[in-house]
Amino acid sequence: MKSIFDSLRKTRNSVFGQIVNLFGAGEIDDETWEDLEALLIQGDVGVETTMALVARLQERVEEDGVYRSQALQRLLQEEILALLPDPDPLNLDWPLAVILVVGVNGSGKTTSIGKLAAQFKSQGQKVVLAAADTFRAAAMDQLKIWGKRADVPVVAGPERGDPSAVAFDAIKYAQARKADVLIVDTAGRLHTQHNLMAEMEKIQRVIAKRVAWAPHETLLVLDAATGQNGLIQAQQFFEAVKVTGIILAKLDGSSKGGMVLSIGHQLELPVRYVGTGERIEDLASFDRRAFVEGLLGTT
Ligand SMILES: Nc1nc2c(ncn2[C@@H]2O[C@H](COP(=O)(O)OP(=O)(O)OP(=O)(O)O)[C@@H](O)[C@H]2O)c(=O)[nH]1
Ligand SMILES: [Mg+2]
Repeated sequence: MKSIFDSLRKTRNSVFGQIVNLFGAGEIDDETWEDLEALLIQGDVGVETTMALVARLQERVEEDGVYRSQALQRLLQEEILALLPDPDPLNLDWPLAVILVVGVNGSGKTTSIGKLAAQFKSQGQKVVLAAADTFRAAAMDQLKIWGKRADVPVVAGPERGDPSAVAFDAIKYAQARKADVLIVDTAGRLHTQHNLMAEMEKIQRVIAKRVAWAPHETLLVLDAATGQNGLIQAQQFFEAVKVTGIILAKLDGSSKGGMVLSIGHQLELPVRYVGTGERIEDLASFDRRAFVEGLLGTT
């Protein structure tokens, strides 16, 4: 399995490596701050989060009486760590834990669900998948392929059928089999964005009616290549469902890993997993330290 460190290679080589170079010899001056700000923004950290991070670093420099720019590397590491919410492991400690997975089309939902199913299964959990993306016939087939790979059953309905009915059937099926975890795949695109959000809301409601406190987790899948646009997508989903965490897919192919900082700071959501490749084992639990090391290339 590719590690978080490996999958941050592009991010590290594009912008964050330059930040480290900025912290070479010499003293901290106005130019250091300007360059740092520009590089962070260029690195998809987002303007708001960049400003907050730089302001915090300036405070630290005052507090600690630091004047050499070399010291900024350690301070930056510490402040990035402080910015990221601690990603507690998913709470699956329910008779039937239900995980709803949402996100725009192509973000990596179905692939991530296949990977998650394989992980949970290898941990001894009994897993069921629900193909509640009935909008495209290929979507159901794709989930079935992942179900085969992970060796877990997939509940599907008729093409163009009601996605909430699929979720409902899958819950009944999972309960009858005494499954531990049900993961619900959803559509990323409908005729309109409004329809999509209304549908997510409805699926959430149907699940909540059938299983106490469910969905226990609602994971929003973002494509790392979207960078700051991913945050705008996220806001749209927040209006429809209560998102509890992020899966950042395709980190391996992206140089925009800096967006994790604004997910933590602006969205106040933990990144739970990152996609590190296309194979079934390429999903890493998010680890803040490994992330910061991968970003700045320090170990
Ligand atoms: N390199 C890489 N590719 C990934 C990763 N996750 C998903 N992909 C690829 O991204 C593409 C889209 O993934 P899907 O899982 O089909 O995305 P989706 O969100 O289910 O898409 P829709 O069903 O159309 O809404 C596929 O070609 C996947 O192989 C990852 O972590 N790394
Ligand atoms: Mg899909």
